[in-house]
Amino acid sequence: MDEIQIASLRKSSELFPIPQSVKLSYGTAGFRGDAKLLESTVYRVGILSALRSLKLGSATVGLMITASHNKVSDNGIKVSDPSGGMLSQEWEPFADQIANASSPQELVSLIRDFVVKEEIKIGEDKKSAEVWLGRDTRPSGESLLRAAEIGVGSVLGAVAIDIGVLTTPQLHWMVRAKNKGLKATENDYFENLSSSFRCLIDLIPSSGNDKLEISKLLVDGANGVGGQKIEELRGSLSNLNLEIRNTGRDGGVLNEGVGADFVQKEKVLPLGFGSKDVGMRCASLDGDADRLVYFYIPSESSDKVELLDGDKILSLFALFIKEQLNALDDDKEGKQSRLGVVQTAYANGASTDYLRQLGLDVVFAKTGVKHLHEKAAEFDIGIYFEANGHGTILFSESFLSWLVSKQKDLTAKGQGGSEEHKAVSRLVAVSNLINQAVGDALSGVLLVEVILQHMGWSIQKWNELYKDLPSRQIKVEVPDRTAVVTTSEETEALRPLGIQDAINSEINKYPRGRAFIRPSGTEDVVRVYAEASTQEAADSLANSVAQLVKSFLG
Ligand code: 16G
Ligand code: ZN
Repeated sequence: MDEIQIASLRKSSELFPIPQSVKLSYGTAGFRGDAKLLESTVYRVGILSALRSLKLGSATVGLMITASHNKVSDNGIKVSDPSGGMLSQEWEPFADQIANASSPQELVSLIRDFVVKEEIKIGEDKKSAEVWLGRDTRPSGESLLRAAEIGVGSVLGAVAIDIGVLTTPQLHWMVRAKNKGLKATENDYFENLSSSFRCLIDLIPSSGNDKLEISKLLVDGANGVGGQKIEELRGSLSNLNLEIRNTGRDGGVLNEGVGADFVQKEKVLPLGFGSKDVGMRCASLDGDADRLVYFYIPSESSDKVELLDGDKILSLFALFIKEQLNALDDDKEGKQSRLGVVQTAYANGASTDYLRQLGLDVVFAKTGVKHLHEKAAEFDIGIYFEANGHGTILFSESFLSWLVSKQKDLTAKGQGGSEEHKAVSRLVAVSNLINQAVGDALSGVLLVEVILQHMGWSIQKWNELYKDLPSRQIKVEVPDRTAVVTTSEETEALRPLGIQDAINSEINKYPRGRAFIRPSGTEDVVRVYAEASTQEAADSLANSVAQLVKSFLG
């Protein structure tokens, strides 16, 4: 790093003094906190993103300003790697260090050391860096975006491009497309969704009930960016009857009593929904539209909903994909394509049983999308979902090109209308529709809707795939949550010593009992999860485990 570069960093960092008493961690999915305290963090992550781009041969990096399902006064920032996936975990410690540097001197010296260690060449061969910036609808987004621009711009030769208000998955999709040399504007994103959706609709088997009316889907947009974007998308979709509520235009507050996180955690109706909607198919997006859950209202007399969470969406997707794979001759000949599903310890036990019963390979990953994504990428087709509604379907490059050439072969052999050709075409269309970069509520809605039409199912019928075991989650505040260390799948606690044995003996008291503890990656608490054959038993198991946490860590 030469003197000009050092001076440039020093000068810009003077503009963003770090507030006293904040201790920031990149955590499970980027920095988050009160928006008023985040300018210096966002500025610094701007610098990091520019360095990341330089490190990877000037590939475009994405930077998203959002705090997802958190309250509107919060904000946050996360980085998309050029692949469209999350920032490489190898860079997270550097993110933590610079976010917490207490002075411009310390910041510059950390950057200088890192640049040397990573052999990043700044300005030397005039190679530039490029960072695309997106933000959700939070009022603090615009000024934070300016801070990010200054951060990016303080690295010599780096360019920041503001691509406006977007959902998180849109930004990831665009970054991925850009680096693959594909069309990468927001319009291209919409165009891709609507054309692959159309393609899947056209491939629905006609079974005599073609005139079946398409029932309406009610969408809860969490008063955020997702509601607005799905409204934009609606214009280019046929065969889908959407009514969008909670778009944020009618005075509702982002994530307040609305959205996927609220509905999934509370299992009650979001605002804007009521007894007139009994039995209707409803979907809820979160604040940045990377999570999706479905629900319906079973009866007028209560505000409880019947929830179809990430596990149910995963099961529906798995069933559909498996059906298509079964129609491939190659599979019948024993050339099994490897379909795998990835869940976390939070997946309802009934969903795991159901998936295994389908004959699927089910593996477990640590909580947090980056961990599930990594495991899903090991399969030809890997489907991952967290119970909270974040997930997608990944197709390996080699399997996808095999599918595409198979599709061509069959057409050339005059078997364009065969069942096998249709199945191959459906799989190719799914790979285009479903976001390959990260979980995406918009593409998720479209895939759920087309599969339900394909199956001829109502939401109630879909819900009957299996019945969730009753479960309970509790947060426990402890002096030091890092005292809890778990196995890589988070199903068992290795520390504090002895706690797992104690948990096991509680579990053994309940039929179908299961419980685990883990330190939260986003809050200063230890989380307890329990499930059992009745709600009473699940509550009681969760409470006893919470007591154990208190007595071991209190
Ligand atoms: C973040 C993660 C989410 C995970 C949650 C767990 C992403 C994009 N988001 O919101 O997947 O379920 O953290 O929170 O990875 P916890 O560690 O506090 O339980
Ligand atoms: Zn989100």
